[in-house]
Amino acid sequence: MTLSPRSRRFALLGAAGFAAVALAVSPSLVAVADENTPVLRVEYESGTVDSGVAGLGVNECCGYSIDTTTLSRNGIGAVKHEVRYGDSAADGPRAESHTETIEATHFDSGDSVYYGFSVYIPSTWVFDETSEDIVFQWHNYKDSCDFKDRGPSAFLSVHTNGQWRLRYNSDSAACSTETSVVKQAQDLGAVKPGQWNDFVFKFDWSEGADGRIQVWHQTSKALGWVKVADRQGANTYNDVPTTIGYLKWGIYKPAWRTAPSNVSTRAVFHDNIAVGSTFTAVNPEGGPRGS
Ligand SMILES: [Ca+2]
Ligand SMILES: [Ca+2]
Repeated sequence: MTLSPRSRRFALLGAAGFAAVALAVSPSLVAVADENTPVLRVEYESGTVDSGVAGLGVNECCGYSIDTTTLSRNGIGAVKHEVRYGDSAADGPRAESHTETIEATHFDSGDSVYYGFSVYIPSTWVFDETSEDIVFQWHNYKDSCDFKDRGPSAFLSVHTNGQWRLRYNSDSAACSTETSVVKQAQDLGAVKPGQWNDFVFKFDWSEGADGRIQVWHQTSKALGWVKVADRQGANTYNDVPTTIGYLKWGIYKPAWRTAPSNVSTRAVFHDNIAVGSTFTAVNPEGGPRGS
C-alpha cells in the first residue's frame, strides 16, 4: 500500500496513543498497531448523533432528520437519517452526517484509503423507479475554476433498478467543465431491505489511469465477504492540493430538488463508519472497538 504524505501523517496521528504504549513493548508491534488502527470509527455507542467524535457535522432541517437508534449493526446504537419531500438542508433535500472538518478523513489524488460502513434499508422500503437515493458520498470541494455543479468523486446509491450502485466521476483537466467530467457506474448487487449491509471500499484515488476502486460486500443474514467491484482507472478530479474531499452518509434525494416522486419519506440507518489503511482497520463486522 502506498500512502501519500498527508495520509501517513494522519495514520500516525490517529494511532498516536496506542503507538506510545506499543513502543514500550516492541518496535515490531508499532507497525501492526498503526496499520490496523482506523483514523476514524463512528459506532454510535455514545447515545449522541456525533457518536462522541469531535468535529462530526450534520446537515439537517428538522427535529426528525437525524437521531440515534437501537436498531444497530452491532453494539447498542446506530444512527437514523430521515428526509421528507420539501425538506432542505445544506441547499438540498437531505439529512446527512459529514466529516468536513475532520482532517484525518480528507482525501486527495494520490491517497490510498480503505473505508468501511454498515447501512440498513428498512423492510418497509418502497423502491423508487424514477430517482435514486444516495446513502454515502465521497464529496469534494471545487477549485475556483471548476464549474459550479460538479458532482462528488463517488457515491453509493439505491438505484432505480433496485441495485446498489456505485457511481464515480473523474476529470484529468485542471478546470472541470460540464463536458470534461467522465461519469461511470457499476451495480454492486440487489438491495435487500430489512437487513444490514456491510461494505468495504478501497480507493486508490487518482485522476489518472493508476486509480482503482475495489469493493467488498456482505449482509448480516449472509456473512462472508464477496468482492463485488474492481475498477481500474481515474476516479477523482484534478484539483489543487488544498481542494479536498470528505465523507457524507445519511440520505440525499437529489430528484426532489425539482419534483416529487412516488415516495415522500426516506429513512436509512448507518453504523460503523470507518476510515483507515487496511481492511481490518475499517471492517464494520464485529462488536464495537474497545468493548
Ligand atoms: Ca453501533
Ligand atoms: Ca480542478
